[in-house]
Amino acid sequence: MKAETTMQRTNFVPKTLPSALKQDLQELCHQARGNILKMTSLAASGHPGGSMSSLEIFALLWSQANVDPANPLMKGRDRIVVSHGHTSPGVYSVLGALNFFDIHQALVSFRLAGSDFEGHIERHLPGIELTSGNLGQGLSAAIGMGIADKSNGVTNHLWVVAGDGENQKGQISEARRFASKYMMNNLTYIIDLNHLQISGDTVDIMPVNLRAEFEASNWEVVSVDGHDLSALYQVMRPEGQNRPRLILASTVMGKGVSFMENRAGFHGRALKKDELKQALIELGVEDNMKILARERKNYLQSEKQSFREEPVYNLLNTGEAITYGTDQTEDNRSAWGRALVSLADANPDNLPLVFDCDLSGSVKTAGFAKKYPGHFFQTGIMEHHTATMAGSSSLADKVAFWSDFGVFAADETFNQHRLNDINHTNLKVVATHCGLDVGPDGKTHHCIKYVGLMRALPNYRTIVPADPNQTDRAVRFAASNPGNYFIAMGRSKLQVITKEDGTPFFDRNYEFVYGAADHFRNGTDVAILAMGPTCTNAVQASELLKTAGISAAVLGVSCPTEMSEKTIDNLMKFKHIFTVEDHDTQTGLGAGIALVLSERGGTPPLTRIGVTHYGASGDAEDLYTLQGLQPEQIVESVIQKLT
Ligand SMILES: Cc1ncc(C[n+]2csc(CCOP(=O)(O)OP(=O)(O)O)c2C)c(N)n1
Repeated sequence: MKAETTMQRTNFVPKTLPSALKQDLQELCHQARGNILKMTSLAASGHPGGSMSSLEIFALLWSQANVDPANPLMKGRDRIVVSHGHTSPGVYSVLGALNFFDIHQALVSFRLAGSDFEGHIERHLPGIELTSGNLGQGLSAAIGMGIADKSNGVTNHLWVVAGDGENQKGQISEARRFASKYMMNNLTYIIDLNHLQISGDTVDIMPVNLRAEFEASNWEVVSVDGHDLSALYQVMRPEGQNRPRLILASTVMGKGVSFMENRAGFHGRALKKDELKQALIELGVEDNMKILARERKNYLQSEKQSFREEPVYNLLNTGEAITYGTDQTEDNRSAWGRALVSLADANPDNLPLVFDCDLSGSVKTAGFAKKYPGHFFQTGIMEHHTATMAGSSSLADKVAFWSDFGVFAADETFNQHRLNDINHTNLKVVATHCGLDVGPDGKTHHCIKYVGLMRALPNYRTIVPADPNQTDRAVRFAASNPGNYFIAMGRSKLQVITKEDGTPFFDRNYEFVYGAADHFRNGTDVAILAMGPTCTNAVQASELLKTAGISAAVLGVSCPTEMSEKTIDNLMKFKHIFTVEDHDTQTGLGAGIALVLSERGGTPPLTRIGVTHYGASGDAEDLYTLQGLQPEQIVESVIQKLT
């Protein structure tokens, strides 16, 4: 096989696949089939079947699209996203053959603890845009990257490869509609139509009429033999493409080895020793398994290639903060909406992307939508697609905001956030309508678990601002700092929190510091730790407690998943600690504090005041009363515990 440096890269310009190139690609695929089998057999696990059926597609893409093995992060490159990440042996074999990295490393360390060559493809490897494996998210991810690239003035092509069984997944329908609405004529979606999945034939498991579904969404649909390099090349050529294109590439699972072909069992099973021997003879590929097995044994001690660093994130200038006076009551979501427009105004050459799921009036992104319509994406009730798309757009040099009600922004889309978390995206989720504070919409709309959900994702930071002033600063902080943020807020208008002298606590000089607690009131007997809208109630409770002769400190905890050591140290001096939250006490602020305190041993006792059962439909104030969150009820709890 020729080395990649001598293989022609056409960018799909010639009308037909040049014959010399075809020969090179055939040889590449031939060797790659052997490597897929060796890799999986050495690991005694993995997915050879789909790897072998997708192989010609992979080979054409990475050899002919506008990507560069010598500069895998090249600006303006095409985006190649493999959605069925379990075909990693196929992906690694092609990328290795094209010199994106040393194939030898993949061969000897596939699926070995400590290796970069994991069982499902990983975005830190050169040539790979997205870590995937949770089926159904790749199309959304490529669309997100494409939106960001276009917004940055890049003209490129988006290529996505997926399995056919995978297309049973609903999120793909959401992505399909989005691509159609936004007329993405630089998008090609290739389905490896091998008709098999884990449990057998796709038509028996869950039939999907792919052609009809995509045509109904106004996609161009073409069918092709997915192992015929010339035919594939021709339908992949983007020239003249005026809408998103689906390529139904008919393939054979386990292609190339007679006893593997069309057998679902080889979807996810490696060949045994004697099967492998036979397969390598049939393929006419060198059998060097003994040497590879020896090297695999020594892999952890061997010298390794180092791969891609953390992504470089786009950040916004913070702009001019807005301070709300004590004469105003305002809802945090309006403060967020205003901060967003102000941030955009301050970054005219680097506007953020904003995504909405049919709630812009309520989540207050309508102002941005009106002023910056080209950067606002109305995605309808397609939250799964939106969570992935928004996350991935932030991998392509953009700051992305997705604003939605808490139950949709957190609970509905947890797995999409998990994949964002794994991919180290730079997404800012602004979740309005959190807590019982939502009121009459009732329990289906009360988002009361978000702290616990987001705490489970190590690359998401959660912020729950206490009032409109802190909301303004928190939004600017998230926009100007790398990584994923989940900013949660309620629905009601709030009093501006004040200092003892009656001036705004978060005044003009206030700067948001992630993880810092806000000392609203000093006290010596007990500490009340509050989060979000309950901060005001906690402050009022401390005033009432004074008359009962109890000195209560009040701390606002805007970052419930991160608390500084200093703050914890300070808590040790109190007789009793109370947490107050419009959130489930099992998974929220109180639960988090209980954990950190218990690690100290011998701490003051803790009482968690918060949501203990699903709320009902009613006025937010009444719902607070039903769960003991009113200032007078906090006072009662404190007195009861101290006597
Ligand atoms: C969301 C999700 N559900 C289930 C799985 C487990 N799973 C991995 S591969 C697979 C079958 C995929 O079939 P297909 O897309 O046809 O791939 P092929 O069998 O051709 O490799 C399943 C169910 C998963 N990875 N993600």
